[in-house]
Amino acid sequence: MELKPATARARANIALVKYWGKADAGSNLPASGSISLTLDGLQTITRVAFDPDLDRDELFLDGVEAADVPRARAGRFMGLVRKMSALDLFARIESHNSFPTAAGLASSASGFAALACAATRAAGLNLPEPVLARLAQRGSGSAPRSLLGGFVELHLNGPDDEPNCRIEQLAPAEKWQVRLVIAVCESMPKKVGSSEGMERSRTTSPFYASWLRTHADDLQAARRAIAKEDFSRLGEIVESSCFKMHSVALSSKPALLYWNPASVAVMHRVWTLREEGLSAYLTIDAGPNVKVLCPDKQAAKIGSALECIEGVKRVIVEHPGPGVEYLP
Ligand code: 2P0
Repeated sequence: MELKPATARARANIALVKYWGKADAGSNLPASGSISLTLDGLQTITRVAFDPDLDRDELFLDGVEAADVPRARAGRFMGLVRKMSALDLFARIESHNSFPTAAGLASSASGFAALACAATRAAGLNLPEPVLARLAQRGSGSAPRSLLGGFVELHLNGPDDEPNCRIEQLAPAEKWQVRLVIAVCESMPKKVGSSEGMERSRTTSPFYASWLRTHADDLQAARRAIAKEDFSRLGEIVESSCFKMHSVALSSKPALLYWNPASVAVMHRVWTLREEGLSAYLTIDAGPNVKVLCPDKQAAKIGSALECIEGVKRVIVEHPGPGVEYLP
């Protein structure tokens, strides 16, 4: 069999209803479902080439050979692809991000979605979406959502009710004229990664059980708001899910505080913008950057207001984007 290199492009997604905590560390399965919005401009392009001359997997991130930890994580993932394809070769992986890696801009979601697609294609596999989703989830719990465009739900139960992940597009990118205004408050990698933070929260936060118990209601409310195009209702759920997740993080031992002073200043400004009549709703992931969901017509005004806050390094205005694509 002739093995051809394969290239895939995936976009970052931002969780509107967050997941925070694994059901099972071994399979990396999330403990709860989640709903996200795939963005257009924050992209990872990954090329995978299997090569009989290699004696281990090689990983290059933006042209630079990756350090041991990300290389080992990619190598474990490639081991799953080798198992599925019965291929006994190592690969050279070249990945390019259009945005800073590991700074709360969902680089592992787009990274593992692109890697799952490029690696399986390069291994000669042509997997259906549900299988690709379960593979991407082994790499990163948010990665399956980046396989699809627009508003995406990650469900935890497969059709057979076995614990497993399944993805569903709730609405395509074109459905709503919304924007995500991102206030970049830091572009350095975070000190405590998501997987480690989630495990700390699961094992030490007194609020973890109620976070999980109330999650299904948030998912259902967000699903309804998207179906009814009820923007302010969706915004309320988005902010509430964000602060619930961060309450769990903050109440972990030792506490996980992902915000910096600029993040807090942005939060206050978003709330005053809302008092002034704008429909701006914020969300924050495991990093200091603040993302503000708003109607497209208000994005420029909100962006200008956030740009002048001390500590905000830059503002990116993103719109909903499509799912994963294979490139020639
Ligand atoms: C999410 N986050 O739903 C939540 C909200 C961050 C905060 O999924 O451990 O890199 O690799 O599954 O996917 C964090 O990102 O974590 C994450 P792992 P991941 O988007």
